[in-house]
Amino acid sequence: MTVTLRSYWRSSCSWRVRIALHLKGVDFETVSVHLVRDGGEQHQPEHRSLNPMRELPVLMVDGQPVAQSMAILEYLEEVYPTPALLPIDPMERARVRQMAEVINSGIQPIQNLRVMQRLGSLFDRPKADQVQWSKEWIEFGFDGLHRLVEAHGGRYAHGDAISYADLCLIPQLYNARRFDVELSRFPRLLEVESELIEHPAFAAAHPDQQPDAVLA
Ligand SMILES: N[C@@H](CCC(=O)N[C@@H](CS)C(=O)NCC(=O)O)C(=O)O
Repeated sequence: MTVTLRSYWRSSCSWRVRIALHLKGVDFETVSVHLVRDGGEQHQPEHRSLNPMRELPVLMVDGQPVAQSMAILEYLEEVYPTPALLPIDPMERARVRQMAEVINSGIQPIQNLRVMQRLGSLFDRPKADQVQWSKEWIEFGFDGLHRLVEAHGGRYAHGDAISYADLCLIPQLYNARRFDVELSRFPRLLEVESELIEHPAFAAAHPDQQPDAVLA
């Protein structure tokens, strides 16, 4: 099986998938799609033919594209079940998905690149206002997520096993720092991050380790 990930170093959704691939020991190659250069390579016909939503990530499996990071995680979970990234109990599985969706549906889409760009162009807002927009929506979502982690977390976001919730949380924390979120308000999220930051799969998936990373 040939597996390729179309990714961008700072794409938080690509990062989720990179962590899963590393955790599950899947051999894969990275193809960089630059989200900013030349107006964004995600808008070019080649990429659009693979993902009509013009987004990253796209997982290519023997030439077949699948997009939407959560759908990709589900695919990987089915094809590479070990280590499991979902609990066995149905209610706990639902809870992990609930936590992941707080980020996947409730935070990331509101601060996605094209939303920010459109905010700037439509309302003629300065960059500082775009940052404030993202900061507020991340804080709103983290406030909810923090309560869930307080109730259901353990060593990790949900219990003591790494799950989808952690795969979504760690990249979103990185974004939160980019948008000046006051993270001391969310101590349980930071505790989970400190458990995972040196984990080999999480370290390998970090933006700075990607072939297209731009390190100043
Ligand atoms: N729900 C999608 C969201 C994908 C998404 O928004 N990806 C961002 C990068 S994290 C992107 O490609 N943005 C391109 C743009 O805004 O033009 C997923 O989970 O894959």
